[in-house]
Amino acid sequence: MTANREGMHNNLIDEHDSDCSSPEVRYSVFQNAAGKSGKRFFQEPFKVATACLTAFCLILLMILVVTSIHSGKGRSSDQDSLSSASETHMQTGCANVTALTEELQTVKKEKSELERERSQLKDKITKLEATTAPQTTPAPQTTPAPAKSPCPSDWKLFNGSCYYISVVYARRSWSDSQNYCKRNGGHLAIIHTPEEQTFIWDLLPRGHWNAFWFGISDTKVEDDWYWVDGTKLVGGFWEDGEPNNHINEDCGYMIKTDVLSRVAVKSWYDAPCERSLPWICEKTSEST
Ligand SMILES: *[C@@H]1O[C@H](CO)[C@@H](O)[C@H](O)[C@H]1NC(C)=O
Ligand SMILES: *[C@@H]1O[C@H](CO)[C@@H](O)[C@H](O)[C@H]1NC(C)=O
Ligand SMILES: [Ca+2]
Repeated sequence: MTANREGMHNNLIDEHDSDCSSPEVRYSVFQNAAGKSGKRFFQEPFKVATACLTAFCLILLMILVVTSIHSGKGRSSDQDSLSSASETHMQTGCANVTALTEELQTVKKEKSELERERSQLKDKITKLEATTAPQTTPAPQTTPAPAKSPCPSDWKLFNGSCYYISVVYARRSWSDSQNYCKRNGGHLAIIHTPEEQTFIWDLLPRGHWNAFWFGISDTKVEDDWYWVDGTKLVGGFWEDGEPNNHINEDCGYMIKTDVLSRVAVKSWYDAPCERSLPWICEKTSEST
């Protein structure tokens, strides 16, 4: 008996439900009520839905009334609880309609706000595109860092080597001069070609007897000249009659005097290694 009634109940609900939600009904109702405005086109279905749900609530209420009349004849605790349950269902259903309607209003508001934001953003994009369009040329290349100098500031570059000429009044023994050059990453100058000799000599200041140590000596065996890198001297740019080992002279120096007729390739002399003189250092240049 209970099952039967419930079936009927469901049929009723289904029938009305399908009536309300069937697209044909919805659209025809909407079209009659909507008029010509495009905006209303989207609002009308919600109104129709609200109307449908309200109608559904009223039908539920009627069923409830009918049910309570029926149960008046043979009231049981079972039927009591059933009717109160359906009452609750109906109430929540109606409450939901109100809640949904409110929610709908909120969503509509949000939608219009978002649409406004969207159009504002579109405007911004258009403006930005207008301002950036002329800048089609690529960003100027970052200027390369100035090439690192191959020599320290006091050193002069020639053919992959850096040369340092001490000031004239700086005085050291030959070995102390070599130590100075070593501490600065080099050695006393080793000179293989006339070009190299001339380049160095051109750097020297003229003077009465401006003498500068460079990297040659015959300390071990007399008149057996070696460079500071251990290689044996071949040729050289000695002054005529030099080296003469006049007073046990085992270290080489070059001069640049006031006499303009003197030349770079005839400027070498020998002198005692303990004599204090200016000096010439050489070291490999930084690769560029
Ligand atoms: C409708 O009400 C029921 C019962 O209170 C609830 O569980 C459900 O979430 C509600 N639905 C909506 C959309 O509010
Ligand atoms: C330049 O250096 C190279 C390698 O050390 C050497 O062979 C050449 O003779 C040098 N040239 C001059 C002009 O000194
Ligand atoms: Ca000597």
